[in-house]
Amino acid sequence: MTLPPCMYLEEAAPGYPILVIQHPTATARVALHGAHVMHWAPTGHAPVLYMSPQSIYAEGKALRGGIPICWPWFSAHPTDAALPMHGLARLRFWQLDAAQADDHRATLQLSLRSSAATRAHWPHDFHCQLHLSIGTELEVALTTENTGPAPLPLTEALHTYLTVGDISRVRLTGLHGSPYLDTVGTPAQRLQEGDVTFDREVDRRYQSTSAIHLHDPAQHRTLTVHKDASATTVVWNPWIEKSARLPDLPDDAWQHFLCIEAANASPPEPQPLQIAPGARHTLRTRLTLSPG
Ligand code: TA6
Repeated sequence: MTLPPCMYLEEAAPGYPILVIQHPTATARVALHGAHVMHWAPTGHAPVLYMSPQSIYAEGKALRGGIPICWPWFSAHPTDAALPMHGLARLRFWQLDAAQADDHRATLQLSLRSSAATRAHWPHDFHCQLHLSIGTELEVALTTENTGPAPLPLTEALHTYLTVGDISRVRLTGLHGSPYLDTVGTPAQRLQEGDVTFDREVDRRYQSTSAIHLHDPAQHRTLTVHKDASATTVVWNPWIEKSARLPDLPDDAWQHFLCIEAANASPPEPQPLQIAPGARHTLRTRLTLSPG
């Protein structure tokens, strides 16, 4: 495939290609492994996505940071604990199908199809596509097509790691009044009162379709996470102890990132979507920046 002049391929490790995008409106990096957006920075702005410097670039290992694709299940597999957390899509190489650019943005299309290897973990036939639009905004669209004869049960998340200047000064608006499953300690159903602030580990699955505004005074900006066809918003910060327990994350990383995930993993237990044979479903998230 011929890449547009603003793109080139490099390797993060032998046999581990990364697509580098240097467009006038933004820079980005996308690993073909997991179709994993690792970096996005609109021109003139600090990086928007957090990427751990301790990430492991190896097939079958999920990168820590950027936008992991949690698919076709979110969190633990519903019936087989031996299967990997957050599904199989982020653990294998995707195919790059298209790469274009114009004056306003660069666009990429990647795909993953079912195979004997995927069927060994998940007995369904599928065609998964990821469409990226990279410019002054970042849009990520994950389309699931059920190419098999039976309904396809699906929970999913675009598990976006966002950089923050200082988590203790961050405030989220847009979730007031939303019910959520608090999964820190004994899972409990709660209701969000007012803004979300952070002074401990937070791991919550909100039943919400709204856009979320991340107010980050230390970086003098507000980031908005828009979403479409997403019934759940997952908010996660590991805080001090869990950061120290994750080997691919620096101990102090908890201060400088927050995950806000467009998902379909509605509590109390993730109720899977059922994609009919031949049907398609697209989960979207779009990130936009504004000053202050
Ligand atoms: O999205 C929140 C969450 O489910 C947390 O519970 C935590 O496990 C996080 O995802 C990261 O999961 P990972 O498998 O990428 O370490």
